[in-house]
Amino acid sequence: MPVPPSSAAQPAQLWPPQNGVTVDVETLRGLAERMLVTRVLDTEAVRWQRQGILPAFPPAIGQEAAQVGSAMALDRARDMAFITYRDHGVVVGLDSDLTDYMGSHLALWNGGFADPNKVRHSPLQAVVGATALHAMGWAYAQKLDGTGGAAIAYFGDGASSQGDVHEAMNFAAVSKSPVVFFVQNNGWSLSTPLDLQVAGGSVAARASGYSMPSMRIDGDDVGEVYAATQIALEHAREHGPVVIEAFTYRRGPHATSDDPSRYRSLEEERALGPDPIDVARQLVADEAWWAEAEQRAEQAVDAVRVQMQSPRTIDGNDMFDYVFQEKTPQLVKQQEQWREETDLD
Ligand SMILES: Cc1ncc(C[n+]2csc(CCOP(=O)(O)OP(=O)(O)O)c2C)c(N)n1
Ligand SMILES: [Mg+2]
Repeated sequence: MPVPPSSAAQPAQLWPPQNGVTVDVETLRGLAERMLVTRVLDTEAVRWQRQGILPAFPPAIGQEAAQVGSAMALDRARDMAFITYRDHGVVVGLDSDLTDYMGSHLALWNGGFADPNKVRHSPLQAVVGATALHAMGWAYAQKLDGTGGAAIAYFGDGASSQGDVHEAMNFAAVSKSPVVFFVQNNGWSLSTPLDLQVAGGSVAARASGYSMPSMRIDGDDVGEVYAATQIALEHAREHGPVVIEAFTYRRGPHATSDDPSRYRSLEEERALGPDPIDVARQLVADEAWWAEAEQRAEQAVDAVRVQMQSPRTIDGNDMFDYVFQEKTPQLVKQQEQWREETDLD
């Protein structure tokens, strides 16, 4: 059999844009304001964990630009974000109610109070890599239904070596589904550094294997992230999937249970460029506005602390009622048992 010519299409070059990136001042302020809320939420949530309010928390410190910038590029009328445990900047960027969202981190059985169809993000996903599959499936449905909506799948450098991610990328490319695979390359997968996790050191490089365009961007520059994600989303709606690799750094521990000093040094952290919050502060270039925005962020997060602790419930029968169209005998039995053992209903 003679070797046929390769049918692999040359992916489009989407980045950097020919005319450069310009983001107007109002948009920059909106982005910076939400980055500040995310930073304050992170700092406070670690304290809430120490005070026993939250069982655990995975801070996103250092990843605010990547998360807020990409989330604010979404069209909330039709797009949907699929988030992991470390993506509260996306939640803030979508103006989703933070008290509802933090219900997920309280480890309540119902996984929080947000309605994904309203807030335009999924519940947080702790199965590493699974967001890619969920986003791809949702995006494929948009294509079939002709809604024009696009999905954005958030995942990390570590997740990019999971089979789920590759299956999602392949099917998305074959079906030309409108999905942006947004990788936050923060240098670490828990205690495993990038070079032991990602062969070749680049997640974006994998896109060409699926004939997908990829963009390697500065994930700590919120203007760049915002502009790049807009370009990627527009491409995805018209032509199919795109990979964005946003280079950033996890400036905190993996989670409140982790001690990063056991596997990396502070010197390494300081060598990795400016804090994205400082980058945004320079872009906004208005110290008086910045001071007020900081105060607003403190107040917003304090309100979350108070509201989060006032008891709320969802009917516990939901746990059983929405699993199958018709309940199995085992499920009926479990529900009866649950009713006898709890006073939740
Ligand atoms: C399928 C699966 N395998 C392993 C884990 C345990 N785990 C949780 S977070 C994590 C590291 C993920 O690293 P990365 O994808 O880079 O995301 P980051 O935590 O840096 O945001 C691992 C291995 C998991 N939750 N799910
Ligand atoms: Mg990582």
